[in-house]
Amino acid sequence: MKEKLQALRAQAMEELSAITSSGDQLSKNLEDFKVKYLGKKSELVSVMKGMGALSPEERPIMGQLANEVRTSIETAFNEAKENAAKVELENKLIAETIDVTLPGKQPLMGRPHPISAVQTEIENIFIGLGFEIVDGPEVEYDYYNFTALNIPPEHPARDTQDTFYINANTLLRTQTSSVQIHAMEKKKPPIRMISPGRVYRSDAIDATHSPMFHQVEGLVVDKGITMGDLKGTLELFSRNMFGEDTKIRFRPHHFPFTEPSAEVDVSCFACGGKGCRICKGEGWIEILGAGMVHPDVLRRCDIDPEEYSGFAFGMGIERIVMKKYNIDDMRLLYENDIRFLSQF
Ligand code: 2NL
Repeated sequence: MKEKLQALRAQAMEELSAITSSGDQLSKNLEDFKVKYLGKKSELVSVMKGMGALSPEERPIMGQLANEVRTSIETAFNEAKENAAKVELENKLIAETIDVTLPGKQPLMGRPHPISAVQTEIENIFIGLGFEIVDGPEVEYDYYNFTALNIPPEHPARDTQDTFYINANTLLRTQTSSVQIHAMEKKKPPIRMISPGRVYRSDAIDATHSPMFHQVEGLVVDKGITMGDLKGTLELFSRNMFGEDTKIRFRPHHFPFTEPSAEVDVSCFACGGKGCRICKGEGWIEILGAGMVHPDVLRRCDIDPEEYSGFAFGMGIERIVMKKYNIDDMRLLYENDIRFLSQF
């Protein structure tokens, strides 16, 4: 029995040191080893069970040896297990090492869409001139969009071919003038306001048309407002927007809601007026429509045209964006392709 126990110890030690696997396989090999040499059905246990047959003198000696063998296998096993855990932790630490000195990932930074950027620029210039920014609904009654602005029921602009109707007297606004009519109804002069926002027209999409676009309209009503105030205001705006040397030019025009009316050009900010691709060789770029508020429009808002006068103007934001950034197709502004937008 002595030889048997010693052979068992030697075999166990040899087998333990022969385990060279790692990871999950190592855990399994160690578990198998434990079952084989230390478990309830191990050879050691069956040897110990045979001790009843020994003589009373031999029994304690063999019992002690058996315990020694068990303890030494156990100790070796525990050491191997601890070592395995240590190695595993070390491997994990090496594998998961973080180099805190590596540069971070650059987050993708957003920015205002060029239409928003230009709209904000326009707003800030007029804030500087003492104007108020006023919002209004995009869904309007035909009265505020047309009738109040001297556009009678027979007018072609009202055609369902040109305007999106919600029902017989409700539509998507075709200009932000409607916001200014509301303002004139609600508060008495002096009024100095701009109304930026989306407007809608039933146009087919092409390089220069979209059924939805952005506009800024401006309105000033007070005692003694003249065409000179209009010119001065638009000149200040243009110099701020397009550069100190910008000149403006009025060409006679017709709008139902202003009298007199004008289209307003600014000297080309790309070539300074010499003529280039941006201004199509003209030296001038048309950006505004403007005029003195028609007395009938004032009267309808309960403002006495004998006492008060006003000027108004309107400009399309997309057109300014396209000229400013030399964009030849308006559709690019609505596709939201980040490769395009990140250029501005
Ligand atoms: C253009 C022309 C314009 C106005 C808008 C206006 C508003 C009221 C009364 C009178 Cl409440 N006029 N707005 C006046 C002249 C021109 O816009 O070409 N827009 C893109």
